[in-house]
Amino acid sequence: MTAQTLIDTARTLVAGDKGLLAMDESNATCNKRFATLGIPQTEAARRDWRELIVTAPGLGDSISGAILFDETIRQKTNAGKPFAKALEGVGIIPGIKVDTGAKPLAGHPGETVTEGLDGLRERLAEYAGMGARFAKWRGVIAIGDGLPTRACVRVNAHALARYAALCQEAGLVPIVEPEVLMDGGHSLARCAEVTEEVLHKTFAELRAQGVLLEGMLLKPNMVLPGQKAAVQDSVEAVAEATVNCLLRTVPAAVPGVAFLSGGQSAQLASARLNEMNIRFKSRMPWALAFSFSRAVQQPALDAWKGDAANVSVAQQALVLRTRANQAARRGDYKEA
Ligand code: 5MM
Repeated sequence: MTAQTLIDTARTLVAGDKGLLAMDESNATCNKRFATLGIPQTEAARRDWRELIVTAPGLGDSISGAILFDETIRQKTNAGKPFAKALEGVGIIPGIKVDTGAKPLAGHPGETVTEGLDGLRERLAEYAGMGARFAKWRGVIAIGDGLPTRACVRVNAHALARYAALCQEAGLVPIVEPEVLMDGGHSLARCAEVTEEVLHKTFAELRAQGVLLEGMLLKPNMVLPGQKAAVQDSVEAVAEATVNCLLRTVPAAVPGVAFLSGGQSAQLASARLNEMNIRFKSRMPWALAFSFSRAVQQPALDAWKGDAANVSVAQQALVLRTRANQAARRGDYKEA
């Protein structure tokens, strides 16, 4: 596998106005979302949901790549096609989440370190054999009283860089996802300060471990006030704080930044991405794209409710959101 292959895949994932679809919820997360709607929390229901997504008419017009979970990459459509093959068939590059979850960080109450490095080389080889061309790993950073600690930022940055180096060795483009959570009552300024520090440390580790910046993508949080903050800043303020933070920390060699949505509403996530692409496009050296899960899937899941009779309407709700975010990449988004 050559460096050029990694570079080509990374560029393709953020080319034009398409974005990524995160459908890599672990069983626990997927079941939690199903439970709120009374959908059975079974492997069969999770497969049905992922089939609805993968076979949504027109999905490939706005989505360049989809991130799968271990269970999902092993599942097939009703027609017997592995999901990775079904995605490829509509021009969507299959990817895979390879971390095994955020676990409590010893000696640091309220903080986590993401695990999954043991045996990763072998797992990456298996996933590449199943058709995955990129991978994803999420480190989680909480803001709170005295949080995050330096230890938490450091171990998560280190693990992200070790994962990224292993991915590139296996020929898979790493999507590096350091997420600063929006839980809590902190201000926009505090989120900006923490996100800047986290991205700075992450890129220092990526450099230390020899990761090819041209052959990776960054999946960060937007810079947002905490969900419980008294002041909820405007779309314009969020866009400006986010772009300023990225300009200070993300090297121009990285081909693209694809945001997570993190619990924002579908509409706000699109509006904020749109504003960044309208006002700051000429200042940004990387493509500014999306890699949303909830902000794309939730309206569709609400419409589906686990009922086969709702599949078509749910698929339309899904593609409505992927197209909205496609428009936001061009700075053309308007909520209907
Ligand atoms: C932050 O989560 C990622 C983006 O999703 P949102 O747009 O909803 O924030 C997402 O890819 C996440 O990593 C997966 O949903 C997997 O989560 P778990 O916690 O189940 O591994």
